[in-house]
Amino acid sequence: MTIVTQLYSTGSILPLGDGLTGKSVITRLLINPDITVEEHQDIILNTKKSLNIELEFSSERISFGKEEINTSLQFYVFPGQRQKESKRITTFDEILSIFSYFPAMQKISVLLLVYDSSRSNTLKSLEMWLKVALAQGWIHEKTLVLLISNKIDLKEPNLDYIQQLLFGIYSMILDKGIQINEYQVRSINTSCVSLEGLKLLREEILFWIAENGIQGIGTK
Ligand SMILES: Nc1nc2c(ncn2[C@@H]2O[C@H](COP(=O)(O)OP(=O)(O)OP(=O)(O)O)[C@@H](O)[C@H]2O)c(=O)[nH]1
Ligand SMILES: [Mg+2]
Repeated sequence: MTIVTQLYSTGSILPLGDGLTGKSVITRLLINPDITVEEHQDIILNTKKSLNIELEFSSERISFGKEEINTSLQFYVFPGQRQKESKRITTFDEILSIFSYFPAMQKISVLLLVYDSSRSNTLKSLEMWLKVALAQGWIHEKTLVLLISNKIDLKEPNLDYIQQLLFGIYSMILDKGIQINEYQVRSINTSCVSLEGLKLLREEILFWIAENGIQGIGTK
């Protein structure tokens, strides 16, 4: 009997940002890279506003150097709402307290800071979202932080401003005593309508987790 060993790497991905910036749609497109035109339309038109955390999982075998790695991605999609809109809706603080019960949430592999490039107020909110992530202790030395300028089909982002913002994010993380490298804070422009940037985003996440996720060896 031949025993084949397999390398595994698992990581959690946390999209954060205001409501309606595209966090749920981006996640659904990332875990379904080979969808038909009809399925794409369905995701764009029928994704509902999130009222609580959404969990999505996917796995993929990728070649990494000379090795094959089974990479599994765990998405924890945070709703953008911060106010109690009705008694039935979970509040921001209640959601935060739920998060602390997930072991995978204690250290995030990839943080997606998502804003809508056609609404500048969603860009301003990112500082608040980053502060939440820092206060929760979700960012560590092996976290990749991706600033996502979404909806570029509606408006192109200002590249100079994005550069300044990346430096601001990097400085805020360093100020907390978390030793990350400058290259761990990057930006990607996406459109869930034209699908621009989605393949690149998916590859960045997969390869980061293959290299920096929680690793193990299994047999089959
Ligand atoms: N034009 C355009 N619309 C988009 C894009 N991405 C998402 N949308 C639309 O924006 C709306 C909000 O997308 P969601 O993914 O539900 O946003 P969200 O950030 O999850 O919002 P909450 O669940 O409220 O936090 C939907 O109607 C999407 O179809 C994009 O790249 N371009
Ligand atoms: Mg959502």
